[in-house]
Amino acid sequence: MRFDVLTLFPDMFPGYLGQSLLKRAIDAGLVEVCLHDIRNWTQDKHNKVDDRPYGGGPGMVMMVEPVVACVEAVRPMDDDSGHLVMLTPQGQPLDQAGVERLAQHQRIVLLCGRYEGFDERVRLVLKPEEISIGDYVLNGGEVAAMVIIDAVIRLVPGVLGDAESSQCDSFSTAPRLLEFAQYTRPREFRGLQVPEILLSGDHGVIARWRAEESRQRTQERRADLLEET
Ligand code: 6GU
Repeated sequence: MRFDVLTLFPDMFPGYLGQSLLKRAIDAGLVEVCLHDIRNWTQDKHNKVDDRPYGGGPGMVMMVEPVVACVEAVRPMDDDSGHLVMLTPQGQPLDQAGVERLAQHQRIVLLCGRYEGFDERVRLVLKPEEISIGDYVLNGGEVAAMVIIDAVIRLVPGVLGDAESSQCDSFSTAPRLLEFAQYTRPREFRGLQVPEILLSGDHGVIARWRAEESRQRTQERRADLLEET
């Protein structure tokens, strides 16, 4: 699976890409992440990527020419031109079903915005899928792009070991339930004991206890999930 990230801040990514599961997936050749600095596609001598909004108002708007030039240069870099995603708080909110849909693509091109957003013509010309990661405002799409990469690669075959299977994650099965409480050593911490049932070795009893825990937790914390069909 290939991701191309188009951003004004490519240096935000290597730290994240170099750690843990993602590093392993990249080293194993299962995932490739290509970073592209939108500033390299500016056409003026000052490398201008943003400008003041027509009509006035605060902040700066990302200019249409460098963004479109960058996208149109990057898409042909692979036989598969990829699925174009624009990260914007105005997009459709991402959920696990959306992540599963994205994971069907072999290549995803992630366009990160900054400042007060993109010139509207970026959207009109490129017709990207527009995605938000929630109802709050980020300083830019970079962290949202990392969220998408993080969630999608978990579904790429081979990225998770057997021990980490995504099959029993919260949200991966319908109805979407939260996970049961987990414990590891020690058996007691500041008077708090690990539930006796988990030490019983009876896998049937443990499975039923966990299923009930999941249901109760979901009821207490996210009753909205139980309403969904
Ligand atoms: Cl994708 N971008 C920005 N700037 N803010 C957000 C977002 C994206 N998703 C939620 N808030």
